[in-house]
Amino acid sequence: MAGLIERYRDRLPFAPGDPVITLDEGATPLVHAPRLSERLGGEVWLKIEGANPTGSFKDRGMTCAVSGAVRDGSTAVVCASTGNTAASAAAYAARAGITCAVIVPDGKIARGKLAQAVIHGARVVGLKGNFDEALRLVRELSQAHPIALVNSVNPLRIEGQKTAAFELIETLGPQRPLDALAISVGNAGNITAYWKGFSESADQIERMPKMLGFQAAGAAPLVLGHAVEQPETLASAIRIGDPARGEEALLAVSESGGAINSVTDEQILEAYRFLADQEGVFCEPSSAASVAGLLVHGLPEGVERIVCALTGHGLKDPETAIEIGEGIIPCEANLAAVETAVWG
Ligand code: AN7
Repeated sequence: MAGLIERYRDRLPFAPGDPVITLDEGATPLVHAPRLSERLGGEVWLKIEGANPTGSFKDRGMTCAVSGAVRDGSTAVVCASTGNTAASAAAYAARAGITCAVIVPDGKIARGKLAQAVIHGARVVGLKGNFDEALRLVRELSQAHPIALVNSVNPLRIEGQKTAAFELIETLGPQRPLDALAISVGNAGNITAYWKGFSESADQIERMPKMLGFQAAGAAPLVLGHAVEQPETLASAIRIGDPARGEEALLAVSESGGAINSVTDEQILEAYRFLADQEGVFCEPSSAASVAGLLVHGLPEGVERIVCALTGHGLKDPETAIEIGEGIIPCEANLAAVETAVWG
C-alpha cells in the first residue's frame, strides 16, 4: 500500500515530483467492537491508529510535515512533545536523512516513546518544564533559526491527519455514514484535522458526524474555558494545559453539534482495561479517554453508529499496563507447580 501523500495527493498540498518521505502510514484497521457496542447500545467501531508505523496517528501528519520541510530545503526539524510526536518526528527525520531535535517534559513521557526517539537518533532534550512551555520555546527557536517546526501548529500536520476522516468514509461507505467520532484531545490538532477531513468530504456523505472530544479531568482547558497552569493526568500524552488549536477544536465541536467533556484518570483506566480485556485491543491510556467518555456520558441523542479514534498503541506505555494489569504468578520449574499456577 502506498503512503498517504501518494494515496491522497489530489487532496493534499503536494505536487507530482515533490519529495515524499513516507513509511507507508495510514490505511489503519477499523475494527468493530461488539462488547462496547452492547454496553453502549449502539454500533461502535475502533479506528486503530496505533497500527501506524511508529504506533500513533502522528505519522499521518509527520509524512506531510517532514516531506514539506525537505521540499523547502530544511535540514533539521524540531518539536515539543508529550512523546508520540517526538517518536514520529525522529523516525521520519531519520528516513529523510535530516537532523531532528525533540523537547519533552523531563520524566513525563512514556518509556516506549522515549525509546523510539532515542534509537532513531534524535537529539532528545528533557525540559524542566511541561509541554506548554516546551511548545512556546520551540516556536521561538524555529523563528530564530533555520529549523522547521513539526508540531501540529504546522498546517501540513493537519493536512496529513485529515486523511483519517477520508479513510473512515471510504471504509464505512457513503450509505453508512457515522453519526459521531469520539476522540481524545490534547493540543487539539487531531480533532481539528478530522473535522477538516469530514468538511472537505461533505459532498460524499449524507450527514456530518458530531465531534465528541474528551480531555483528562486534570488537563481539561477546553472544558473549563481557560488554560490550566499545571496540567496533571496519568494519560501523559494529553497532559496539556493550553492547546494550540483549542479555538479550532471548539469550532469543530460547535459546527458539528458535538461536545467536549472530561474524564477522570480512573475512568480512563477502566476504559483502557475494558478495551484490552473485552475487545482484545491494546491502546495507550490517552487513547482510551475517548472510550471512557462514552462509557461515562453515554451515546448522545440520535447517535447510533460511532467511531472511537484510538490514537496510540498500548506498547508505547508498558509501565502503566504492568502496573494495573493482573500480576505475574511466580512458579517453580515442575509440572505440579505449573498446574497449580495455571488453574489456581
Ligand atoms: C496517543 O505527542 O501532543 O489533540 O506531543 O499522543 O492532536 O494533541 C500527543 C497527543 C491523543 C492528542 N492521543 O492529540 C505529542 C502530543 C495520543 C497522543 C493525543 C496525543 P492532539
